[in-house]
Amino acid sequence: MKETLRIKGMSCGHCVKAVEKALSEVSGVEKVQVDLGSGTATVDSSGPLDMAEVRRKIEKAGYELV
Ligand SMILES: [Cu+2]
Repeated sequence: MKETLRIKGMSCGHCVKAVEKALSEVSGVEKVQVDLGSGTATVDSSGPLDMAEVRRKIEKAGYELV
């Protein structure tokens, strides 16, 4: 499954790395691609994402799921 998430608060390459790491830890996630310019992350996963978990990981990393 492929899903595009909007993430608020990313401003540089470090943010991209942090968000990539956070999302890669979510259950079922196989691939993460973050686009800083548009503030989005595209996530490939083996099944439906647990959005509560996604939100938790993103917020723990210091960003916000829009
Ligand atoms: Cu940054």
